[in-house]
Parts: sequence; structure tokens; C-alpha cells
Amino acid sequence: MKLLIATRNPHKLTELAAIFKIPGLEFLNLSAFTNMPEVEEDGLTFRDNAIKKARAAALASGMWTMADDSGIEVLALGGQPGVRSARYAGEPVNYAANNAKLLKAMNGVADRRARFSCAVAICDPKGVAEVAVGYCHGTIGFEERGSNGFGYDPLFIPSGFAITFAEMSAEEKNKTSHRARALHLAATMWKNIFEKATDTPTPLAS
Ligand code: ITT
Repeated sequence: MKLLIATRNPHKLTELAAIFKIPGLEFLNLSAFTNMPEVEEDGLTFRDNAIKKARAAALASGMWTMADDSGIEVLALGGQPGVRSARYAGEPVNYAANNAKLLKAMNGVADRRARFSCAVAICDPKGVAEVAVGYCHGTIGFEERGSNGFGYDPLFIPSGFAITFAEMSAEEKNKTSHRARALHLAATMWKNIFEKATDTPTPLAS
């Protein structure tokens, strides 16, 4: 069975493929298609945006599709950057500018609590979607540390660790991240969807 992964972010694609491993499941990515619509990520929640991305790609491709919408929410900033995480410092997306803006916003702020959130939507070829959400709690550091991962990883220290996501190996990050948590739930969701889809009803006695 084939599953289209609807992301244009190569870092996410690598993490998704490393975590969402299901025997017999083959991934396709958006580069296999030329007719994919641009999706405006204007939802108020990660969940809404994940559904929007998965549905647009599922309807355009006619395939089962998975999409991720994710970002970082900082308590002292009222949940910002939140759903605006990718474009926090404006267009085009620039990780260094986003991190600089976040550090500036946190200048002098003692309460550094934050969480990463990830919503993973799985959508059938007709546009019916289910969503799983995962979180990873932690704090915002005082400077960027590490060069692994992407986005806000150099600033995020997950609870129970003294190092940032960007100082962890991919394997370590994938054990504890918001994306890993959402994908483990999504794997159960997928199993249930798949079992339902392949369930042959017992013929009624005539
Ligand atoms: P797609 O929409 O094509 O999947 P994107 O990068 O635009 O790719 P989002 O709209 O979901 O994805 O934005 C996610 C942003 O949140 C991303 O640009 C990072 O800044 C941040 N982010 C999400 N997950 C992250 C992670 O694991 N590590 C660091 N930053 C992350």
C-alpha cells in the first residue's frame, strides 16, 4: 500500500519516514506529482492546518495522504509563535531570523516554558481525515546551541534533558519529539483505518 507524505519540508520528511515505519507501507512524496495545489496555512490550529494540507494533496492525487502541521508555543508569549512558527519573522521562511526574533522576544523573560506541538492528519482519497496530536514540553534556551535538526531545535531544551534538540542525534530526538508522539498515535490510527478498509463483511444469509 502507498501513502503520500504531503510536506515540502525535507527535514520533516526524513523524521516522518524514520518514525512511521509500517511493514508493507511505501511512501511517496510531493515531488512525484506536478499538479499539487499550494495550500494556504490559515487555520487557527495545527489540527486544522494538518487536515487542510492532507486533504488538498489527497484530493489532487487520489491517494491516501499524511500531512504534518507543527510549531512551537511559548507560554510567556501567550502561545506565540504557534501556528505562525514557520513565518514568525516573515516571508520567506528563515530559521535563523525566526530564532533571532524568538530570542529577542524572550530577552529578560525568566519563565522560559514552551512546547512543541505536532498534528498529523491522515486523509483518504475522498477527503475524509483523522488527526493525531503530540506534544513535547521543555524550555527556551538563552542562546542557540547545536547544529542538528532544523527550525527552533537549537533553542529548545526538552524537559528532562540539559541539551537542545539540535545537540541530540536524530535517533534521540525521534524518541521524545512532538512529531514522534503524534506519529505513534497516527500509527495506531492507521492500523484501525486499514483494518476497517480491508474488512470483508460477512455475507448475509439469504
Ligand atoms: P510543510 O507545511 O510543507 O509540511 P513547513 O516547514 O512549512 O512544511 P509547518 O507549516 O508545519 O511546516 O511549519 C513548521 C514550523 O515549525 C517549521 O518551519 C519550524 O520552524 C517549526 N518546527 C516544527 N517542528 C519542528 C521541529 O521538530 N524542530 C524544530 N522546529 C520545528
